[in-house]
Amino acid sequence: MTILKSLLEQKISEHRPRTARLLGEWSEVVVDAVTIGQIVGGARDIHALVTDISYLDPQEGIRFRGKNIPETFAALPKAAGCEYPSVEAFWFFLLTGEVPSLAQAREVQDDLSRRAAVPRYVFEVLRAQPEDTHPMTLLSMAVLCMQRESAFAARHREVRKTQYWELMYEDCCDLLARLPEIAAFIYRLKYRQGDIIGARSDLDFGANFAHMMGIPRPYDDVARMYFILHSDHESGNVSAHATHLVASALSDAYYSFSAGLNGLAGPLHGLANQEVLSWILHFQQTLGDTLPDEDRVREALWETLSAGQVIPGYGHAVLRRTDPRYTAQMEFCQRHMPDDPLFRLVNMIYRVAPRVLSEHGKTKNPWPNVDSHSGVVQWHYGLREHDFYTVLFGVGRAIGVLANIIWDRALAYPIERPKSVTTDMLEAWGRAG
Ligand code: FAM
Repeated sequence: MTILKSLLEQKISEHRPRTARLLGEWSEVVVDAVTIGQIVGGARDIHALVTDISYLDPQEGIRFRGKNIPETFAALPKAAGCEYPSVEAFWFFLLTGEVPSLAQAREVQDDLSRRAAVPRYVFEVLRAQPEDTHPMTLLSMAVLCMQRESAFAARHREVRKTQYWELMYEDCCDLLARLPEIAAFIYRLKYRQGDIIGARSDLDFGANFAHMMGIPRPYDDVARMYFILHSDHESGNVSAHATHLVASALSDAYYSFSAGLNGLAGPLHGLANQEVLSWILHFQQTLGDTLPDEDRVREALWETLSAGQVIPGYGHAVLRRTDPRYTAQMEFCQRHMPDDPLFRLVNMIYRVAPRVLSEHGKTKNPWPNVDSHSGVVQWHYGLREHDFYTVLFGVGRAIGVLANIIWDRALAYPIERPKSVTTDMLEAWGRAG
């Protein structure tokens, strides 16, 4: 057994009594009240989910296992010559809450490498799709068609409930290990005339992805940073919640993550990174090469808002400040590409948009989210086909949601089933005050 799996087993057995106590001793304690506005308004802010893998504070942003983004990057080990920790080190950290040594991260890398071979039929399924199929559709199909490989689906009836997590762990590791090759294959199939670059077993997740994409250094570090930043944002966002919900029916990791990806493909969620880039490029085309002044940016923002559209990459359902995932990417750009014209334009928009959105007066959060910066970094390194950007988000998101469904099975969370009410009932409660 790997160190990761045995440590995870230990963490799970230490954690189980806590869940048992919550259910046994404190089950009836009230922690939240629900308003009609929340019921009709997308369940916003209702405290109804539990995860220890990440927590999103509205002011401070995301913490992974208690560490904010700079702390996470600082704490995790980095291989020689790398600016960012490996995805493998981060996977260990998300699953166990413990910072691995470089050697432990390397063991995870070797384990994922052994699992990484993508079945041939996946490539055949992808090649068989019409040329204009969206890359997110391809990614979701690739994940779904591997469902036949699921150890959980095949064997969970043979084991006790307390062992479900082990089968889920096997599936999640297999699935995660295969995603870089699947994503790079989709990219090169669609945008590089099918000129596929084979995987290398000696590289970590991020470096192997960069290699298969055909993009030189420092894109390996861009990939590590990008995947870690996009991994998890607690459990209520659409992709995490969809994955968790589907897994709660004891659907396996392939069914569950494919569902999560389908949610991520929505323009209000993960597709926003694609939309941001289209919007900025359109903006740049109308303005020409020179950096516009604040007045011109303000005017363009109002044009978008007056046309009844949202400013993509701004606003958030939970956050009420600049997304630290935005800041982390901005800092990367300041170090590596300070003079990039798109980066300078994004900075200029950042100076103006929060004020414009505040004057507009609708959004509860006028600050940028992760998506308003991520495309600019990709664009700089030559990845300019922006309808691919959500696939990158999907690969990163896998790390968080798969860690979560392993823990879901470890703690035996039941099938999720919130209660619906009718409009008549809400009106009656409304009239009664
Ligand atoms: N531009 C213009 N209007 C906006 C806006 C924006 N960026 N963000 C929110 N609003 C509007 C929103 O459409 C709503 O208007 P109506 O009352 O007319 O429906 C109003 O402000 C109140 O919305 P809210 O309560 O502040 O936000 P929600 O929690 O309903 O929605 C978002 C959150 C993210 C869907 C929303 O801010 C948005 O559409 N942003 C642009 C798209 C985007 O960047 N999505 C990516 C989010 C990201 F973090 C991710 O999931 N990857």
